[in-house]
Amino acid sequence: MLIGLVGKPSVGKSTFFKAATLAEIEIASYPFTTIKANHGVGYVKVDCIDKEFDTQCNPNHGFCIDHHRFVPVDLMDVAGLVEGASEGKGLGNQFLDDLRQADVFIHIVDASGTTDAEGKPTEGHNPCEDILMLDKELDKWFYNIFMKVWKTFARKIEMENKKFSEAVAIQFSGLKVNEDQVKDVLLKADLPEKPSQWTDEQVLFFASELRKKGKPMIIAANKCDHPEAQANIKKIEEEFSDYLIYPCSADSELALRQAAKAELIHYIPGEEHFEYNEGVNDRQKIALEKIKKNVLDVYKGTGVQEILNLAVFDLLKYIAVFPASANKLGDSKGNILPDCFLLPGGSTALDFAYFLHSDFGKNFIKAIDARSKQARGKDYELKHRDAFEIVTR
Ligand SMILES: Nc1nc2c(ncn2[C@@H]2O[C@H](COP(=O)(O)OP(=O)(O)OP(=O)(O)O)[C@@H](O)[C@H]2O)c(=O)[nH]1
Ligand SMILES: [Mg+2]
Repeated sequence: MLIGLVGKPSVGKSTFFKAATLAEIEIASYPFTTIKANHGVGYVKVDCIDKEFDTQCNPNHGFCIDHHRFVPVDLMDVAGLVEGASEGKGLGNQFLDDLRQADVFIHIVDASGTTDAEGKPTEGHNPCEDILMLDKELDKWFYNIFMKVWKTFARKIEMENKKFSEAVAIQFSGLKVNEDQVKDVLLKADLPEKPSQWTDEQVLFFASELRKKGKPMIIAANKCDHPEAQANIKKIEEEFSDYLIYPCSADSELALRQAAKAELIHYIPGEEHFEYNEGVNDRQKIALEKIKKNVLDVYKGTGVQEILNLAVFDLLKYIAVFPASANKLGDSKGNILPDCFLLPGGSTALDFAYFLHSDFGKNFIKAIDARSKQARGKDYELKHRDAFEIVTR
């Protein structure tokens, strides 16, 4: 799974990325600081099941703090996107290509209103304009990809009597859209039966709807630590009432994670509290207290972890599943609950078996619930935080 961070220049995409990954990358107040995409690993937070088994896990990937399990997800931070990007303006549409493989977008918006449409410093900018701009550019990006081949593509499927939704999913597989998503869009849209007869507006409409389905998006209203942010966030929530919007302060999260890494504080990402360790000096304390007062106390956290979780579990509807047997929670090396995997919602016990190893899938007999020791068949639909052992022939 790949999460793409998008937005105009200087909104804090790289700061969000750095806070989530602690990778050493460039952050600066001038536009187009990022040119080449940054790839890294962030984490979603899951209540670890080790607590229920009265033990402490040793993750193979990610980490666990105080029974909060952090499960890796891939993150990508791209160059800032400006109006006309789909036509090559700014850093052009080449980097839009980087975004093809993303499953979900986090649109980082500067809720402080202190950067203009190009990411240059200003005051009183309305962030709602940035949301409209980005939506439009992403739609046009999909539209341009479609239009390049539409006429020949449409004629071919009509001549060969092919199933439209299947043909779209295959032709545009690079955009990571699937057949069900195409079907969903067609169900709701009133489009002519023959795609060759669609007007340009109808193709644009289809592109837009498919983009929203194929790459769902959460708005991260960043820089919420700024005094102007609260009013702007309200404005965004009113104007985009059907969007998923969450306030954040990437800068504050970065400071907290770095302070935790330097062992100045005990901080669990996503929590609204931290504790001071010994050795923290007065200057550091003043900076951290400011984050507490302006961000943690007001927004109940910095929002960064919550946004990653919302993207994966609410928008993409993934679930976390632990391979574990009732009698033995460890692997051959003695590591307790070493794995926790993210699977699409609706995955069955058999899907899980295949996910673990194709031989497990082929030789599946039953799945045993590590908590209840109950046996389940291949069609059992897994739930978030389920723990199962797969029994094979
Ligand atoms: N006040 C405040 N400033 C922030 C926050 N997040 C980022 N910034 C600042 O915003 C500026 C731009 O941050 P970047 O992370 O480089 O922004 P970007 O979106 O990656 O910019 P480009 O790579 O140029 O597209 C920097 O000066 C950051 O310190 C935040 O939560 N609050
Ligand atoms: Mg950047």
